[in-house]
Amino acid sequence: LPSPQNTEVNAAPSFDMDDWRSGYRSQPEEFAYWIDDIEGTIPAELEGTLFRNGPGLLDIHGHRLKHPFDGDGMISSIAFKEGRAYYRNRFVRTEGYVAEQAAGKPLYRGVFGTQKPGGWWANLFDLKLKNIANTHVIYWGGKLLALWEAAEPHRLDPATLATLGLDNLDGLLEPGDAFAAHPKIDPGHPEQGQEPRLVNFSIKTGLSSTIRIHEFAPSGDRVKSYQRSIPGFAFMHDCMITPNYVIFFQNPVSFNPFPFILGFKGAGECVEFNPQAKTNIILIPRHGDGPLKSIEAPAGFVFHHANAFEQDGQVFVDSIVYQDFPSLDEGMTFKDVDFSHVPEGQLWRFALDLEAETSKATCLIDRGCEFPALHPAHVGQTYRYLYIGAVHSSQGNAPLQALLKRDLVTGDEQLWSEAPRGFMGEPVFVPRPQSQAEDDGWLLVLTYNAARRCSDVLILDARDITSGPIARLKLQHHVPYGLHGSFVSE
Ligand code: 3ON
Ligand code: FE
Repeated sequence: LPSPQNTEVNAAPSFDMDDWRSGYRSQPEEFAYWIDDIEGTIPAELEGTLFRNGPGLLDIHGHRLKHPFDGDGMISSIAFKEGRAYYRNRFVRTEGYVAEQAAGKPLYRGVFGTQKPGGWWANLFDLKLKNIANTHVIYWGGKLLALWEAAEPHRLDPATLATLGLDNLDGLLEPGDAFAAHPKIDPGHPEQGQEPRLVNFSIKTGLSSTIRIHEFAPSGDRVKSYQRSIPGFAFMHDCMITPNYVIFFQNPVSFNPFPFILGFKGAGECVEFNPQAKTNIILIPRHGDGPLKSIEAPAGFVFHHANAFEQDGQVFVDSIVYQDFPSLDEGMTFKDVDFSHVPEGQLWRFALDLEAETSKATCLIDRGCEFPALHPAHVGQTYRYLYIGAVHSSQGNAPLQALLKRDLVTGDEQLWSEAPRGFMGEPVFVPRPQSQAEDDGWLLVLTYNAARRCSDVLILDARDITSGPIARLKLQHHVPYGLHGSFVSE
């Protein structure tokens, strides 16, 4: 049960706008040090490295970005060994980062509306994309890869975070090809000799959209690729897997490229949500060359999926749904955002009947939430525990300040809040070695502590998050609010 300090509803705002904004200052510096300011104890059994990605710069030599998703990717690593932790961060040396840092000014437009200085004339017909490598960081087949969904991955040295260059995945990707930022790792069944697989996709969109899927063995070798086409435009940030399907949400959005081409708007600002239309849930078979299934669901905008599984002939998908595509008003930058005027994400469960081709949607968490996590052995499988960043109050929209654990069987919830001055990031669940219970492990999360104007790394016992972190590692600086990351135990 939530502790009393966490249950206030409709009280004063749980945060201060200047506090929140201060977590979006650029962090141009690169650090490497043993973390020595620690409250509590790092579990000795916790061994491995947490890698995080997100925008490190919110301005380019004083030119402010319009949106944080346009910020250059900066990787943090926190390596845990024998009860100690080592912090390091480095920018991904993308072509654009290197060129702009040398030029001392923006040379590219951003997908989310950041423009080159000089007005529309200076942006007219400039359709090149800056691969900012800022969305996710994964380790697979011996490679550490920084991902951005509209271009190729960058390979990094896991020990130093030095950029080794663009990685075409052993010739799979042509220059400029996309590789989405949300691969899913199918845990397989190691006890039955069925090894894990990494499943990821790329999408080519226009009047119709082609989704290309790749599956990779733990060695990094590609096992297979397959593709299917669907009518209409598609903006798909994430996917979900089950043993038999790769699942996508074709959100009811259209794309009018002209303001982008003419230099007025970023490509992402040309995405328009149509609440009268339906979402199409697309299921692409992972085995054989059967047709895809497309099942309608109510309109909503989904960036992230929590999980999916097959049970009793049905497929269930748990996703974070927004009632509109989040966008900024004309002339606004993200720092002016009025949280009460943008929709919050809520967790919905979609039950899909593949025979009848129908869906039923149920809201599971109506508190604003984003950045789901679960035990990695349950990806694509039935699961009981979901962990997710959440807003402090049970109603309304606000920045993420809390961590929520939901028991999907009983409906019980636990909450830990860092409000009023702390802000939550994406949790990562790390199973305790040799553990049996699904929630026997730790939640690792990088938070921002506005009181110190610095970031903290929290370690929580996932079985009981209500008593707060078992260790709080206080960084010597801040890391701007980030996106996604992975824990690597080898
Ligand atoms: O036609 C396409 C339209 C489009 C939007 C062309 C395209 C492929 C270039 C394109 C590009 C999409 C890209 C590059 C998307 C990148 C997304 C990104 C970096 C992050 C998305 C984050 C989503 C969420 C929900 C983050 C939430 C954050 C918090 C709650 C807290 O900070
Ligand atoms: Fe994402």
